[in-house]
Amino acid sequence: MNPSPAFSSRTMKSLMVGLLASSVAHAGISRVVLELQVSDTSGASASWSIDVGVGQRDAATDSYDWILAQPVPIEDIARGEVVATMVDCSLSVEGTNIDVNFTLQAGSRDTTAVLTTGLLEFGGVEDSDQQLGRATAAISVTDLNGDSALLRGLGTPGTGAFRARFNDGATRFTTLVSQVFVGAFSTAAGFQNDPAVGYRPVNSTTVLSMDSELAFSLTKFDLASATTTFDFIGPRQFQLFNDGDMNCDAIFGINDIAGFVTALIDRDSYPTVYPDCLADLADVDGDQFVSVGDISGFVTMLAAAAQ
Ligand SMILES: [Ca+2]
Ligand SMILES: [Ca+2]
Ligand SMILES: [Ca+2]
Repeated sequence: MNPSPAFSSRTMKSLMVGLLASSVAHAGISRVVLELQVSDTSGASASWSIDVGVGQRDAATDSYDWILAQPVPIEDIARGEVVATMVDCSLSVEGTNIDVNFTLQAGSRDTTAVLTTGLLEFGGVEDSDQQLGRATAAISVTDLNGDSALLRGLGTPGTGAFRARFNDGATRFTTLVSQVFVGAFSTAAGFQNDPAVGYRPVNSTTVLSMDSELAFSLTKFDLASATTTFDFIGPRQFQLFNDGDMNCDAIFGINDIAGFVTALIDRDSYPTVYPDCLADLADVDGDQFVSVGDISGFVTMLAAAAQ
């Protein structure tokens, strides 16, 4: 994994001079892959987000995973108040499938939480009658303070706490699990699928993007846990991340050389310079390491892109 000390970005750039960029169509994920906003009945509020660069990409399956290493207090800094605690959380994206799981504990007041995934953007899928979707949500609630517990979807009564969405949140594919109630020191779960079995047509116009959102109120001190999937399939296949696209602008070419070099010789600084992209995209030979062994493949790709 360690780069050769003789290798420098200047050497690399001189190798690449004169090669031209070309366009590669693909899907993409937005820089912020998870965002949580919480507030409570006293008016305290806080937010928390995860950038794409901290997760892991598996080149073989074009999938992306991030998992929370340890519980995180979501704190209103100005008030010095922990509004909620994210106990565990994970995000997995494979193709056009988004899985989000989390466990959140409310603070000392009734709490409202909105957890949104990043957008998977497709650049326009128009034949929507051929697009199929599926969503599932299992949401459990545990009373920890002996006075019962209630989780309820935000918005119009009956709206599910889990929302599977298209087009920057503007179109809902479905909402699932509107309410879960449980008595003292107990746990209960709500579970819903849409459709009951298999997939159903999306019935939307042009599909530009998908995401999922969990938006709910939760009684103080209590615990909510969710396992969710939103899956969208159609005649087109999408590439989420592209080998060698080191600045994640969906174009492969000479503008990716600097990022490739940074990933290779100064990996620790890569997320700072390219917060919306992944150093692992420099693993163009797919051996799970970014190393000097990737240089020849990267150069070959640049030459091909310049044709
Ligand atoms: Ca309670
Ligand atoms: Ca690029
Ligand atoms: Ca490699």
